[in-house]
Amino acid sequence: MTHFKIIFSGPVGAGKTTAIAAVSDIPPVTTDTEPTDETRNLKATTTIAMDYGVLHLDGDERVHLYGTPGQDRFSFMRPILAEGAIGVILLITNTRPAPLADLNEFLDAFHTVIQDTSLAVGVTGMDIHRHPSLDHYRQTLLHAHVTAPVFEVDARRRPDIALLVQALLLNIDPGLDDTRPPPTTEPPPAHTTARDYW
Ligand SMILES: Nc1nc2c(ncn2[C@@H]2O[C@H](COP(=O)(O)OP(=O)(O)O)[C@@H](O)[C@H]2O)c(=O)[nH]1
Ligand SMILES: [Mg+2]
Repeated sequence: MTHFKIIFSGPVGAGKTTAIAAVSDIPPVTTDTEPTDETRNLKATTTIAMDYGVLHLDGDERVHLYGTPGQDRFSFMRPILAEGAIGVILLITNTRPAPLADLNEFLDAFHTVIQDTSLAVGVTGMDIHRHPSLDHYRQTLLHAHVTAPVFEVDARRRPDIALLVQALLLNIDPGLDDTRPPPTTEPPPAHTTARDYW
């Protein structure tokens, strides 16, 4: 059995807990509790340590999904959770005041992990705020010299989150895509360009 570990991160309210619950094939583990700090006014519950779920892929592949806490004071948890991960999914929500600043903040926070592994970005809350557009997100990534696929997702919808996970996996290992043509004698590129999914 092959096991992969993926990290979900992003600001409070972006949909990390919801996304992991939506896509997990096991009852998700969450440590959501009543917030006592500044997030109290934002949500009824918030993640203090982490979320965990497992996605079963075809064959015997298992993707272990870990959600990081959003608040700054738990930032020390991020490298701990990222240990051994093959990639990061950043969820950014258009319902917060400065979503592109949020994206930059999390690109910074996961700089090393993103450099060493792979990234996919999911934008939630676009049903509420269309702005910034996906193009704005792509420009921001370009500016930060980061290559990553960007999708509009609703964290409550399993197919949306499954797509995001698949995009991340394809970005890491082109061989995981069964629909691609048979391999040629050319060695595959170290990284497929994420633009393929844009
Ligand atoms: N309208 C809307 N609500 C969403 C979307 N994605 C997630 N939510 C909601 O946003 C809220 C915050 O999600 P949560 O998973 O707790 O965020 P977390 O802090 O990142 O774990 C929940 O009530 C979700 O149902 C979306 O695309 N549109
Ligand atoms: Mg949460």
